[in-house]
Amino acid sequence: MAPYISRRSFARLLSVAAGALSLPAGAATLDTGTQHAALGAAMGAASMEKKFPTGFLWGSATASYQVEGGVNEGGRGQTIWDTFSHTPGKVANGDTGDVSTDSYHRYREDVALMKALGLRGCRFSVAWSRIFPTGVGQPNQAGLDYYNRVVDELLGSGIQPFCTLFHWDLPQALEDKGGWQNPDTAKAFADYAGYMGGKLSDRVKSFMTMNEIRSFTELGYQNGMHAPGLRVDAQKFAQVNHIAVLGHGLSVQALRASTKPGTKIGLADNAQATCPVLETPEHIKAAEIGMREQNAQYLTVIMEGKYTDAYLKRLGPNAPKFTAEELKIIGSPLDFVGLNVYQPTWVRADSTKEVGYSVVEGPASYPHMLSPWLTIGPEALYWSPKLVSKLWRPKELYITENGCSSSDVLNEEGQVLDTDRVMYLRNYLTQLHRAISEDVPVKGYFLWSLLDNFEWADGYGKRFGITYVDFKTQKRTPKLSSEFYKATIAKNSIA
Ligand code: PNW
Repeated sequence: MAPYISRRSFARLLSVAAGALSLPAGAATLDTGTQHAALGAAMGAASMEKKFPTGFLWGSATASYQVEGGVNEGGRGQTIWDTFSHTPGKVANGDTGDVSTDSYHRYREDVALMKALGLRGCRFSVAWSRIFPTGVGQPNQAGLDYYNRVVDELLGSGIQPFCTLFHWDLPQALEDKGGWQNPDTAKAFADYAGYMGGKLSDRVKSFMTMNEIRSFTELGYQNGMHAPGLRVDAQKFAQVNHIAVLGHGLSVQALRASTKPGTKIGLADNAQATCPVLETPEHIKAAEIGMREQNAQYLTVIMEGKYTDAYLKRLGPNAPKFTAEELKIIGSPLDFVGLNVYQPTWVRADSTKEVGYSVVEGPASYPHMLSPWLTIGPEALYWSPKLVSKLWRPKELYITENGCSSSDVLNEEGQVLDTDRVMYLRNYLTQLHRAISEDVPVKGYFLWSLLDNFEWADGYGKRFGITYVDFKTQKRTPKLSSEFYKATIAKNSIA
């Protein structure tokens, strides 16, 4: 027997379900039996099937130094990551990207893996030093040829290439002149970006200037955990950030000038994903303020063309030096914003703070994936695009990275049953679906990563792939999470 349900609660439930499913108008006037059937179908479907919009772009992401190998081939110049990874003590286990997943030679096999998954998008990055071995000067045709081959292979497999121009592998020759401490690096980056736009935009329709500005500045120049391994003082660090966002802005302008009409330009940013500790109006407001302030020197200045007052006040004498003209360049309009989302930043309303919020540090028991920094909070994939959309109304959003590390091992049958990664992905994607069903314009999702690869200072010890890589034989084995992702793509709803 169907459980008793009052007319009023039925109407309420129906309106909730209709929000997700668009029931026929007038459904509430149907007779009781039909009502119950409609409700059951609607609620069942609403809770079980989470359809993504038709044409939603499912993809995967990788980055040049993390997968290519071939570091001395095709005229490639040295980068800060070659230097850093070959410096004893900098990378776990002494690992380097010299070979990695050897995608410089095996890109066809990798594209075939993508095709088998049903991917429609591939985010990859160009190694600046393959194109300009010393960062500036004469372009290197062999380097360009490699990316032409990759792009053609993707297009031939029905996969849209999304090209990132800087995913941290700065040419060493530029670091020798100060790297991101030197404003000339921002100009050199724009020249290189413009050059690539001219060469690829006949086939590549979406470019991202930089990947995670916060990561390469903080880890590279503030705490020295990543290349170039420096720890500059607070004022110099603020200037590094300023030069980096200026490089982004200059490259947007260079790309506008060099690319074919209709080319879309954005970036892949790891804006801190501020999430309200409780979903009440006061904490949600706090998360919104937090999104602006926590990211003041990165996404906020890029979207607004100015630093927030609170940021400049907080830095005081260490604030960056800048001109109005530079702010205008930094704020150059974008066609889309890409968000890399891994962990939540929990935020609460706090009236004792001038800015009105504070960040809540997790208790010691807070769960994380294999990487200790990767705390779990599926809501990050709801609130990050939701708040970015509310604050800055970008025309389009992409999730340019999301994924996790897991202690993957091959079992006796040669499988990797990464149930924790499946759990992570299913829960995060459920929250992404929630954002999209509220009309946040997220157009695609790039899972990090297609393959296990060189995880920066963690070397090969932290696997993020949905494909297991045996680094001795280069054998690729799709994990359980690959099956999950493949089924999700095939159904266009969470498997
Ligand atoms: C991102 N953290 O890096 C990068 O874009 C990828 O290259 C990387 O492999 C991936 O996420 C997984 O780590 C991050 O310490 C590195 O918070 C470190 C942090 C966040 C992102």
